[in-house]
Amino acid sequence: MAKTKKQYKDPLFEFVIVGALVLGAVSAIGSSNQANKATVDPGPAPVVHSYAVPTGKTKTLITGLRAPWELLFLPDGQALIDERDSGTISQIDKDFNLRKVAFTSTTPPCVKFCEGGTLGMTYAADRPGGKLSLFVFLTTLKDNRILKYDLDSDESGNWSLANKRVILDGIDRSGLSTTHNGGRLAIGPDGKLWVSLGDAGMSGSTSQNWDRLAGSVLRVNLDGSVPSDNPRPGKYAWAKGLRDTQGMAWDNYGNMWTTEFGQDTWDELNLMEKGKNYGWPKAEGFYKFVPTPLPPGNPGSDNQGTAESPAPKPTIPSMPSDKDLMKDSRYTNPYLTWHPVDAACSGIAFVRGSLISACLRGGKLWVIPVLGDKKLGEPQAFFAGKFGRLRKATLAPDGSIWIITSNKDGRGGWSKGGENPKDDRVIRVEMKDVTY
Ligand SMILES: [Ca+2]
Repeated sequence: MAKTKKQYKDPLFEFVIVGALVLGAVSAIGSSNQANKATVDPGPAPVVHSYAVPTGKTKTLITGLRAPWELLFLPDGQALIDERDSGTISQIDKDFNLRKVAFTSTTPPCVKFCEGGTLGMTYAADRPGGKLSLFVFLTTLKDNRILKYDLDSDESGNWSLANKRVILDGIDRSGLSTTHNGGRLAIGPDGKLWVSLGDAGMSGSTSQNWDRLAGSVLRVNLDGSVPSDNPRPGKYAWAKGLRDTQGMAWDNYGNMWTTEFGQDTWDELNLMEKGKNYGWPKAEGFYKFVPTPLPPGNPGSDNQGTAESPAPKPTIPSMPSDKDLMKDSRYTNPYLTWHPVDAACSGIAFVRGSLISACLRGGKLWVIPVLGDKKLGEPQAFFAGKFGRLRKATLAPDGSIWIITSNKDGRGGWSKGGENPKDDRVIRVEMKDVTY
């Protein structure tokens, strides 16, 4: 069967098609009554299942960035991209020129293991006349916080930020290392602002405590207030028990999926549901978590290495046995897991039937077909090591995805692929729809 975009199985799309056919039939009946003609029943719309995967064809669009963290397409087809350490937010025009729009900070607020800085961005049309607001996740010297700006363009298509305010602050951050900040922002299908966080290096004291913001996924009104239908009254947290979550996406069934960095052995993909506890630090993956002394080079060890002096290649600790499985109804197990050496996935996006996760240490793009409601297919890996560390994939208006590398983030010593002289880069990845 031909692979056309129309065959993509999206309930909304089918609803529109079926709805259009029904409307067409109704209007045909109406006109036939008037004209006294027979109507033609078009029959049910064919259902063809498909999901998107890379074709293998790629093109580098932008070079010379430093640790870009988020890339968003704006309604006019241009894009915004930020850089974690400098706090630069830039616009990418349709000829792939880069123009600085704003700075959020000038000094990375850490001395080692820098994971904080200018991280996630998202926007909403919540101003009068459908004008846009931009939300930015920022690590400061004392906390993680969310900034909100007016986002406007002039007649030349140049975007600018104004009217900066802080809509949520006091999100825990660790000391001088700024690890486990999470940092992804997204507007959900419910129109709320969603924030993915880590434990801020404080393990169970944040991730198992509903009174602490860190170690959670937060659900926030666009003015920074707490939604009245959150799981616990007056609390931003939607779910707890997270070690470090940097990816959030919703599929065509409305299910929310998140990626989480594990400590030594298991990275997770979680089906995120209201009020649940995802287990950290009681569980890692499907197993009870037992801290183990780590050899140099493991992500939890002190020897992380640098681009100049890579740490030794990490090892995978021995597999736990079935008796170590976490079976405790207080904690929700992940949907699936990977070893960090294959994964360490940051951003995740939903693209025409696929969850697409961009992974740092694994240097891979994992494509996970969504086969049904809460039903995923076997993950498929693309580009293993070809581009080094990958931070995020974003669906572009032309149906391709744009991926951003993260080889200049200071953590590349043990990643597959290593650095390219043109890093960091934005790379266009051509996609095709596979039917099944
Ligand atoms: Ca977990």
